[in-house]
Amino acid sequence: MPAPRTVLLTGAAGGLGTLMRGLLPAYGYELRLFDMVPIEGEPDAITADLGDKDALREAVRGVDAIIHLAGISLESSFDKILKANIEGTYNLYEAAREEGVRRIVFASSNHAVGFTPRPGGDAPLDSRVLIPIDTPRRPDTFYGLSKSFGEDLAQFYWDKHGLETVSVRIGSCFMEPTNVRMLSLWMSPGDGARLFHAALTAENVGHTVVYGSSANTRLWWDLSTARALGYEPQDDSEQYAEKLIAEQGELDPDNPDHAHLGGHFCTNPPIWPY
Ligand code: NAI
Ligand code: 15L
Repeated sequence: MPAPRTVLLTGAAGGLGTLMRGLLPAYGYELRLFDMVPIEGEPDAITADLGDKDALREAVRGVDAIIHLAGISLESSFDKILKANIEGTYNLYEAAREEGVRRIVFASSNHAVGFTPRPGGDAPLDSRVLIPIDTPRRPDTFYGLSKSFGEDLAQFYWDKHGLETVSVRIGSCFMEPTNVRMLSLWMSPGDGARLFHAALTAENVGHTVVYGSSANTRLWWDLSTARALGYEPQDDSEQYAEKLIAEQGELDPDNPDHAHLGGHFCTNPPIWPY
């Protein structure tokens, strides 16, 4: 597959989309931006909803690949999740299939496997049992269920139509980790761009599922499928550990909110903000 150049970035107005708009052009990509809200300073961005099939078809026409970030990014009502994340992702895949796009990088989430018990974060990395990529999916929310659906949809479009996807189960991609749980799940923006670049350029990915985080000292999951794509994380959240633990304390194994990978998403209802 020739290296992709023109990439459609859905959800380009959002937090992660804004970070990637800043970082991905340095890898040589020409980004076509798509979001339901206008993006300041980007007059060429496509402003449309994932429910608008004609707009999607036009948006994907002629791109080499798609990074699909658009959607509801936290827990919400099932009806809203159904429209934006489930039907919206289906609409995007159909448009991509119809227009012959070869590869999608899908923003899945740790919340597709959120009810997985978290490993003891304090065991040394070489003796810690990391969560494997083939751990059974255990969504913690309707939101997590929609990401699980997205991963199945990606597998289906590969098996049935030969459309490749890298599903990235993103941990927490923000400028800095803001809580103790994120010390294990944080993906620095720079590592996020490295991982998306690897996912866009690796050969023969079929449908590959990877965890998306930096090489954190307190890592909970196995980055080997991401590394197999050529991803070499450069960052570690440990520089933030002392401050966050002083403010918030260590994770408490007896606290149910701390027991699972998905953290507060596992409570009912999820507590915001965490
Ligand atoms: P965000 O909420 O900041 O951005 C989402 C963007 O999607 C928004 O700009 C919104 O306008 C757009 N959008 C929502 N519904 C849409 C629709 N129906 N049609 C068109 N555009 C729509 O979320 P964030 O943090 O930027 O996350 C991006 C993606 O990555 C999401 O899919 C999220 O689930 C996923 N993710 C993000 C993580 C993170 O740490 N930021 C962690 C795990 C997954
Ligand atoms: C996600 O899936 C969310 O989109 C993001 O906003 C964070 O909450 C992240 O997970 C997390 O688990 O920290």
